[in-house]
Amino acid sequence: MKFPGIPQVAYKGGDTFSFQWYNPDEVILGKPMKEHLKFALAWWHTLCAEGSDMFGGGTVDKSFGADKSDVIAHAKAKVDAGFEIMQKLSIGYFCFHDADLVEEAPTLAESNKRLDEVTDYIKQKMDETGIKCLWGTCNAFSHKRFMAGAGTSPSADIFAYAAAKIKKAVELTVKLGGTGYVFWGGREGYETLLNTDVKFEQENLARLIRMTVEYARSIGFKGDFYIEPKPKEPSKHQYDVDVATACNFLRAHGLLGDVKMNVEANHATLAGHTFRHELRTAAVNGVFGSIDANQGDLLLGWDTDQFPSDVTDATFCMLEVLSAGGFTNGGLNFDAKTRRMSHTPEDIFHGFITGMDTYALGLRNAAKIIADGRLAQFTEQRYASYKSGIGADILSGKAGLKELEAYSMQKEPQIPDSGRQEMLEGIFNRLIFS
Ligand code: XLS
Ligand code: NI
Ligand code: NI
Repeated sequence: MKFPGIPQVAYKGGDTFSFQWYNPDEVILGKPMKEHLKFALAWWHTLCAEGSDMFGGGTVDKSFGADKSDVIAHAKAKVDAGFEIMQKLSIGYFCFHDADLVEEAPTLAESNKRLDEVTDYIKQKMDETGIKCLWGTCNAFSHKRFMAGAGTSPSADIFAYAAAKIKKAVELTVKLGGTGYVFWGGREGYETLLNTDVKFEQENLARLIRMTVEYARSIGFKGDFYIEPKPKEPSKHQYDVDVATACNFLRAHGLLGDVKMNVEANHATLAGHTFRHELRTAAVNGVFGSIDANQGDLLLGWDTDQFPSDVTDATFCMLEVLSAGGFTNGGLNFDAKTRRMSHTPEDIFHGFITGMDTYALGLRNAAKIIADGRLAQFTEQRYASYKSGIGADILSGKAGLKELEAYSMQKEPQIPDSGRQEMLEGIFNRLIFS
């Protein structure tokens, strides 16, 4: 045991080391909370991130009792710690990059051997505990070889190396039964047009994604592929700025239908959108897939990856998830880490407890809002003029510009009815805070 002093976290334990709102088996809108929420642990943050920033090194010890110079022993200690954390918190899923599982070796062949050994161990733990893999991905951004991108690198050798790494990451995802595969292209973008062929880079990125989809399907991957949009950091301009931009990229390269979105809350706000806007844009384009549940600090211009604690935002999110029909292959991955000053194992647990409770409240609130019905009814009523008369003629195609001109010659329009925003905000608050 890695955390002998830390107990199982229970629902309604009555103290801060318990869930106040997350009751995994409680049925809400016909489904247990754990099926609505599908929480996942992010291997990289929880088991690897030690709290370093631009101005200082780590503050948190993530050796988990192992000698870090023995890379396999350390990787297995992370597995032990991760499964203990997930079990104690009733978290059903995890997400990983290849590089999170075990330190890369000097050669690709040796790295792959290490990954085989560590994933054998993970698989054994999965069988023992019933914990599942939500999605896998490839780290094609940390090593200096990827300084100018992976799929968008000007070097064909780097493209080839990225493809080889992705091939392995896909194989590992399939081996662990993952239901998703994520593309997050931190360095798939550019710093200056003085040295960049944007069209060529984007075509190459699409080529790499196409190759991945084809290979993954050929080895039996049945899950979803996701692009994870982010506007910047580390690249200045990232090609997958936001959901709409990523959709256009997919459409332009014939990949719509093959790839959906993994929407991250902090990336949405970095792109100048609300999280909810990004979720809705994904839903209306038929690419709603999975979520990286975290939160940014709106006063900071970077991806702070905090555990979510904003209940209003989580409520909006769960409204979108429910109206999109809930998760199928996706879930809520806590792409989140404790603050640098929260450096004890207890803090990791507090991060998850607060994050899970925030989303549990979000779900409970969303269910109340749906049951109440007033917000949805108001929105529907707002478009009532399209149900009959000229509105119906516009929708059916019966009325074109000529008919609409004739109609308008006869009838000056009234200004639209009040949008009642403040009243609706009041209804929202009354529902969620009562
Ligand atoms: C970074 C991304 C990353 C992805 C997985 O900003 O959020 O963590 O989720 O590569
Ligand atoms: Ni993310
Ligand atoms: Ni992020």
